[in-house]
Amino acid sequence: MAKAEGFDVVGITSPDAIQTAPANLKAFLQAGNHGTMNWLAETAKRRGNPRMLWRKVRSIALFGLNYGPQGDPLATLADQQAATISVYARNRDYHDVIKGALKRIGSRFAAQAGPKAGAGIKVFVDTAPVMEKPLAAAAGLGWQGKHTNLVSRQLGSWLFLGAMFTTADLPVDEPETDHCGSCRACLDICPTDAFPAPYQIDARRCISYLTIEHKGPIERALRPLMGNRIFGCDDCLAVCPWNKYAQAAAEVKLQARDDLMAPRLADLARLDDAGFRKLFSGSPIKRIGRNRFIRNVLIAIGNSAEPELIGAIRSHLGDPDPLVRGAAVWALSRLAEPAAFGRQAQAHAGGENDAGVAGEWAAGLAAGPGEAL
Ligand code: B12
Ligand code: SF4
Ligand code: SF4
Repeated sequence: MAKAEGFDVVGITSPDAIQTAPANLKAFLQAGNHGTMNWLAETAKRRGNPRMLWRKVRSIALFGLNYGPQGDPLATLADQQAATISVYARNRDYHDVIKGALKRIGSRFAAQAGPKAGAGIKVFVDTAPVMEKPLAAAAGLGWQGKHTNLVSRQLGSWLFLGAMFTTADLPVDEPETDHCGSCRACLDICPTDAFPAPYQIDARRCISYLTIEHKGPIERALRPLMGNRIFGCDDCLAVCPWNKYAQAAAEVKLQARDDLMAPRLADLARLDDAGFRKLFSGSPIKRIGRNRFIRNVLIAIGNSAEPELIGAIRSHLGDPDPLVRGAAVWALSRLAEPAAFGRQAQAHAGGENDAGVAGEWAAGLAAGPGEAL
């Protein structure tokens, strides 16, 4: 049933299988590693214990869908005029793809089990308070690697997860064991040093968090480390040696759109709200909205070392949103000659009424060319 709906792997576990997860989640939250993702803290009790989310649950089926890239997912990192969009966001929103498939499986399962068996079901993908990775490891789909994501011996790192809770008693699968060994490739490649220890992440430093979840200005010290990654990051996933078993996604909706493989930064910087919505209709990128997206593009432009991209920055110096204006000032400070930056500061900084943006002008004036952090 799961294969017919496009899933690559499925396993069953018990709601009591993730005994250490609540304490680990608590340690993660106490360290502040969730940043501004308050929803993780607010739902911690239910998240750590599936029975608190649904009292009647007796078994949990975990589903994995392969979204493997066709070529090297990190190839565009060296292209300074282009943006890198993480593999998962190069086409349709996986939430929609998986949720639809899970609902169809759930209805068929409930119908087959019959009302007498009392097989109630609920399906979850990503956004519900469910710890999908520990549950998937318990169901034998893979193990949580040192980068904290689930790695599969059959498919490597490129696996979306979804869960079906049911009131039916199902035979459980064996959990998968850890196959990281002495490898630490994912820890060493992380551009922002986001792993305080193996198997632990500080989301506040993760480029995926910074570009997707974080709503305000990005910490100045982290901006230069982001390179041209404008939505998500795949570095720690891509270097995993278990990807030698990875296959390209079979699901057409998850295969990269040509225009999102290496979009030009100058083109992206030109997008107004309508253009943004049109380009990213049906894409997970649409969720962050035009202004946060332009913030990310401007940071990538600031990291490009390409003075010819200055033209793509200028119009944003007067953007109504301080988030965009501040990022534009920073990008300009990285690319413009000091005299040219000084002229722009004279034209704009005096009339600036946002303290954060005024601070960006001041920091740009204080730093030498290309030194702005
Ligand atoms: C919040 C979140 C994020 C946050 C935080 C990431 C994280 N590792 O938690 C951010 C925005 C950074 C993020 C990024 C990404 N995400 Co995300 N994310 C989630 C989400 C919604 C919740 C994860 C969660 O519960 N985190 C809380 C921590 C505590 O849980 P944990 O990671 O399982 O932690 C375990 C261990 O690390 C350890 N641990 C953690 N902290 C500590 C502290 C101590 C002291 C100890 C001892 C242990 C310990 O114990 C925990 C339990 O086993 C899930 C969907 C879901 N509902 O599960 C998707 C999910 C994990 N994300 C996913 C993806 C694809 C990504 C990205 C690859 C996207 C991208 N390309 O940019 C990156 C990968 C970054 C990375 N290395 O993790 C997929 C992963 C699929 C897979 N194969 O594992 C998921 C499952 C979504 C899905 N349905 O497919 N994500
Ligand atoms: S996704 Fe990127 S920034 Fe985040 S932990 Fe992995 S390598 Fe580091
Ligand atoms: S890169 Fe190495 S350490 Fe990281 S998850 Fe893969 S096998 Fe484990």
